[in-house]
Amino acid sequence: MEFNGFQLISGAIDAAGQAALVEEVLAAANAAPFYRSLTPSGKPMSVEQTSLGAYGWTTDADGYRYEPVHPLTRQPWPPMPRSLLALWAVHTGGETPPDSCLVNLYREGAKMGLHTDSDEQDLTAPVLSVSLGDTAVFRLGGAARGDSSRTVRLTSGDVSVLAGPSRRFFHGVDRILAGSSRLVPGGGRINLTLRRARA
Ligand code: MD3
Ligand code: FE
Repeated sequence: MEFNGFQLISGAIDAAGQAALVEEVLAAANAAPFYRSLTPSGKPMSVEQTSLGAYGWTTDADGYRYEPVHPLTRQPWPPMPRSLLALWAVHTGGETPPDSCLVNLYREGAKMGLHTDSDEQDLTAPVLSVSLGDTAVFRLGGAARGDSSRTVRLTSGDVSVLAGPSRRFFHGVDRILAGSSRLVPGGGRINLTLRRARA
């Protein structure tokens, strides 16, 4: 489906490719462990996160931002996997490669409130997301918070590309359908969000 530059490629990654990505990301998470960020108002996010690539998105009392090191280990993030650079090249049609991959881990009950992605220097650069594991009920709104919204189910192996107007649209994850997949050890969903943090 396509909507204002939002493109959902259902089943873009086959079962073997999904398993390989989960394995690669979980191996990287040994060096850069998942953690729960605090929102600027001090509430822990329900989603656990880590990052790959030159920059990782994080938040605490100092606000939302990209950082070159993991906040707990103080080490650089693990490298961006080649497989993800290849996916980006295929689905964005040769845009400048991403310098950040945010890894969101949704265990049972985790969700993400309606927000825009606006911490990147160039908000015209596309965003690419990969869904792995349990199905997400994803919400896509419009440019203003009060605009009407629609829900889209994101299932394991789906790739979404956010370009054009949709790049600035409000979006969130209402809920995860727990137990809908057996891909992620321990259950849940992993979402990979590839972005260009620095112009
Ligand atoms: C629509 N993650 O990390 S990915 C995020 O499923 C985030 O974990 C969600 O929103 C998740 O910021 C959604 C799909 C996605 C990513 C970026 C977007 C949708 C987007 C940017 C603009 C509009
Ligand atoms: Fe987002």
